[in-house]
Amino acid sequence: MQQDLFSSSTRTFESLPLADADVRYMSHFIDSDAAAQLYQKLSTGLAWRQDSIKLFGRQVKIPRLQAWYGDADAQYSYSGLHMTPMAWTDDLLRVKQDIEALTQCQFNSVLANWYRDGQDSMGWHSDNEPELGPYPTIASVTLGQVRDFDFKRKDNAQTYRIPLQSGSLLVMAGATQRYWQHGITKRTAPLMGRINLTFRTILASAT
Ligand SMILES: O=C(O)CCC(=O)C(=O)O
Ligand SMILES: [Mn+2]
Repeated sequence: MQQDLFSSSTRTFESLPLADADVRYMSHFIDSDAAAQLYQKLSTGLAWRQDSIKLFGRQVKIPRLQAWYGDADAQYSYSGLHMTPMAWTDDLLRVKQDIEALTQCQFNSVLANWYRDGQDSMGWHSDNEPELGPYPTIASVTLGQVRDFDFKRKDNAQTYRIPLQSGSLLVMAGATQRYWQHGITKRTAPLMGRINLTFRTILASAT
């Protein structure tokens, strides 16, 4: 295991000014060289696939690649797509353990998203699937291209935008998913690729 992959001097969280939410941002979770290296490794090393979801009765390809890793019992579904996790890779496990030490939260799965260019995106949503529980903590790492991460309040017109830097960590907790949606908008400018890792805890199913 490499000792020097993660910087420690600048690893502080700032709270983002969103009411009825708990969102914390660390711009230098991983230093920029290590983030670029990890981007390269994950882009070739993860089992990426382009899934389709059902939208208004039609199967539509989602505008990004995804891969789902985690503990064997961390079953997850969204938009009619059922995902069985692949076994943790060393890199993903190392990032998970580092985030767990920083946040004092445990995670049992990660959804990896690969935005290949500016045309790849993620629509407005909340991470509010029942298997995440009512107040989920979601820890999100950005590697590669900076992309704008947008928040939109559900019950009024408030919005908030933060450009997520390569090597950054964004943690959404508390009531964030209840009051806010988030998304990554498409861009027409030519953009490089971005890999995002969203660590989650899937609760054991009640059945
Ligand atoms: O790419 C991102 O930063 C967001 C990903 C996301 O919201 C999700 O996977 O639910
Ligand atoms: Mn999300």
